[in-house]
Amino acid sequence: MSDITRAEVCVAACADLFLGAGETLASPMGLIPSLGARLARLTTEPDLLLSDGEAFLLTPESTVEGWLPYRKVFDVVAHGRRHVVMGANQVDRFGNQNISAIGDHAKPTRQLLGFRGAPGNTVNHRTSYWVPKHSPRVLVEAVDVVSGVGYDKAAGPFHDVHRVVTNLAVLDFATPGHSMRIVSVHPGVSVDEVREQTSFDLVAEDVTETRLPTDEELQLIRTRLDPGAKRDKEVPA
Ligand code: F8G
Repeated sequence: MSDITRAEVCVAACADLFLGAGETLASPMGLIPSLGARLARLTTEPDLLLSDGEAFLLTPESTVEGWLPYRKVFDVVAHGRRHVVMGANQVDRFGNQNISAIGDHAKPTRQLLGFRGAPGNTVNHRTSYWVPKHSPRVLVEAVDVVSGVGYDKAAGPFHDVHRVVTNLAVLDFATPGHSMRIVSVHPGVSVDEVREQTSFDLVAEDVTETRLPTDEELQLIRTRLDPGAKRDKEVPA
């Protein structure tokens, strides 16, 4: 299949977040992570449970297949068999995330979502982040408020910030000091571009190119999961 878009590369990169997850509750926030989780369920991870973020478990095509009320979500959060993919208004080199406020905490210039589930998620189970517009404003030297907890904080034994997928690259924290590194750049993106769009120094050794979706994955994305191509609005071609 031809004409693979950046959005489709990002969906496959988000699907790969769940490799080996098995019977785990996937809680993807936003369209691209959600397409990724649904794609993983249809391909490599048939036991993945897909949360609608509110009260139900859904099949990849959004048929209700289970009831998971809010209080039960907290049980799963505490138990740890969950992988949340959150957004981030800011994320720093150690994976601290901010979705709460911009500016001085005493007098923020922007009030955002609030802390939400971010602190509890990050200390209890695997967390990844999705950044649709990789820029120095988002990939910052230091977040203004810590919502999701990073590797430089005493976060306990279950802390596991797995990866950051952006519209430019896949990044992780598999370095000796858990400083963010580039795992792969998406086709058509250079390491220099990723560095220019990041406010801190990224580790960049053995960087590969993010894989393309397979023909089967493209077929699923284009005909079953997102026939209206809403993905292109989040990550323009
Ligand atoms: C900025 C910046 C920046 C934004 N620097 N300015 C400005 C400077 C921007 C705009 C304005 C708005 C467990 C669980 C839960 C639960 C339970 C259970 C969760 C506890 C369920 C319910 C609950 C979910 C956590 C997410 C979603 C994160 C996104 C956003 C986004 C864009 C980040 C992509 N850096 N940034 N500004 N939720 N959000 O110029 O100014 O601010 O900006 O898990 O909930 O409660 O807990 O954010 O921002 O993961 O992904 O979509 O808000 O849209 O509009 O760009 O234009 O107004 O002047 P956004 P944006 P202006 S876990």
